[in-house]
Amino acid sequence: MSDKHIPLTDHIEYTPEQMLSRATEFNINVRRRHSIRTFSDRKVDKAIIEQCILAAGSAPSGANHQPWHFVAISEQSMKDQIRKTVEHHEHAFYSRKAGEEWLEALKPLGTNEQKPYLSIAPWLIAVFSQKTGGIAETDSRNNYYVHESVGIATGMLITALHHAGLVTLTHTPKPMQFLADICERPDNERAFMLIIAGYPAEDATVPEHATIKKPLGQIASFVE
Ligand code: IYR
Repeated sequence: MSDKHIPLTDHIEYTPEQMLSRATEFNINVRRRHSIRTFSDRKVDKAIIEQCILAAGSAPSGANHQPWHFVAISEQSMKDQIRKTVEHHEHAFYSRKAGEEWLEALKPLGTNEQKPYLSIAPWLIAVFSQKTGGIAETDSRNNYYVHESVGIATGMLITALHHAGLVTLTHTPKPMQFLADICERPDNERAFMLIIAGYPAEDATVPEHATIKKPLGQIASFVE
């Protein structure tokens, strides 16, 4: 393993004015990302998804082990199979497992066990975390800060997809490990999240509840 360091040559420095305007623009842009639950069946080129996954794969990770794997699915029969299994599990969640408090918290989102978008959206991206691995494909070393690393990469993935002009839903079916079986992933991997990506349906809506974002004073403190 190389312990050599190379000079930083690709950092771009902006003036403070440029930085403020770039940061503000990014904030405005990223606020137009919404979790969408009604998708169009319009196709999306694989090349776009590839670039977004490459962006996600550049995320920082524990010891740079990059403990993630993305399975991007556009095959109809596999999407149908995922939908069927998710709806089966979600039925149990909504009818028994969730409990009143959880269901009450979900009410403003209007979710239920029906997940038509899983067979309608052009791409489902199953994100897996790897307990062991390492940098080389054949490594089987310990990975570190796996959840943190895969969480950051997944955040970057949905931001990249949004930036490309697509809409997404971050879906965490419960239980989720069936995805590893369907995708035939190895034993060291755990299903982390399912990202649905595509164009919004023409009549897509956003729950008003989800548009309320906490103000700066509530999410940050500054010590100066
Ligand atoms: N997984 C379920 C329930 C669900 C849970 C949370 I927390 C959400 O923010 C949204 C949904 C479903 O997808 O319906």
